[in-house]
Amino acid sequence: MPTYKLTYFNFKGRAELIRYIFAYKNTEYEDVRIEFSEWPALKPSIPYGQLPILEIDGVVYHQSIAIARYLAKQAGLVGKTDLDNLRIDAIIDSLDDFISAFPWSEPDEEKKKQKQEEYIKNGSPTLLAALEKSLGDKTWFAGDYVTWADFYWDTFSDGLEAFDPNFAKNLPNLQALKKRVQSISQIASWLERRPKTEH
Ligand SMILES: N[C@@H](CCC(=O)N[C@@H](CS)C(=O)NCC(=O)O)C(=O)O
Repeated sequence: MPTYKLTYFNFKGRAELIRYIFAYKNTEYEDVRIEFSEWPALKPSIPYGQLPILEIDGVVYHQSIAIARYLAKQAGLVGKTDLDNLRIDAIIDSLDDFISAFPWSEPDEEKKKQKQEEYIKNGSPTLLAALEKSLGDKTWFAGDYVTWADFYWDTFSDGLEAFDPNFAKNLPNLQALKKRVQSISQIASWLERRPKTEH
């Protein structure tokens, strides 16, 4: 069994999908959460200068989605066919495109809030309608089995709910999917015991 050390900030963000996959498999790992005040000193030592990183047996890997895909493969959370993986990966990329373009940094707090609200208001309807259609009345995005795309939907929408409490609330299939993910016993247990953070 390899040793795993995940390093990120003390919030859910881009590490939470990885934490879900570890939780699902009951995999032991070190969940290192650094403070923002520690980051300037640490950043130059981090390959590519961003978090999260995952150390596997002491070797550093970066990019949250690449890491999550690797772990999902090991956990049996990827598609059963190449075509299923094409659909799953496309959903992951659609969510990730949206989050990558989110206006996180803006020095003026008032302007930032306004930009974030506008981004969600203007950008999310097309994405959410497409996701609701992709899911349809299936149990999971892949059909009859759970994958990491379902996990990412849950962590992604949780993250955006912190900015807009009504995010995706009027989409019944997507809301039901969140409930299904959160009811998986290992995920329910993680939600119970994870550190409480605003984001
Ligand atoms: N595509 C990268 C994005 C990583 C990223 O944007 N990390 C942010 C936190 S979510 C970060 O390290 N920010 C601090 C910095 O860039 O100095 C991934 O998914 O891992």
